[in-house]
Amino acid sequence: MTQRTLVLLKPDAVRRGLVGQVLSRFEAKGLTIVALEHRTIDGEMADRHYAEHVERDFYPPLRAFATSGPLVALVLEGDEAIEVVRGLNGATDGRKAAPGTIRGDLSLSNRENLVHASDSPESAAREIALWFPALG
Ligand code: FUP
Repeated sequence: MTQRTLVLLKPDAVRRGLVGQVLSRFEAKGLTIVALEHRTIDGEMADRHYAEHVERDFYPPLRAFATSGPLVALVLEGDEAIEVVRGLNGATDGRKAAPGTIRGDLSLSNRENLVHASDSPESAAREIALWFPALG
């Protein structure tokens, strides 16, 4: 089934000059970019995006990281896009993510792990509406 998913190329991806490389992987897989924006978010937007994590111990440094510089937000579309993109991204912790995945090949961190992708159809709907209201 064709799905849409919300993806972030986090501030580490922009700082490290990996935006093109990561986007290329999604495009090479056959996914379609249906929206894309370069943007710097404030703490309030980080709290909305990470609503399920705001009470966690790891959230304050995550919030600081998410707001530390520009990121690239996009919506990808394709067959089973939500699960497919999660697979391309790899496990959350870049040190444990499998080689061949974006995090496994390019990240050595549990926080600065380059990418975010929606984890369910419900999250995708919520996150797409949050980041791209015109698509929501
Ligand atoms: P994921 O869905 O793979 O992005 O991972 P989670 O939703 O579990 O976590 C969201 C973000 O919180 C991760 F991308 C990185 C950050 N995080 C930490 O900084 N420390 C942790 O222990 C777990 C997650």
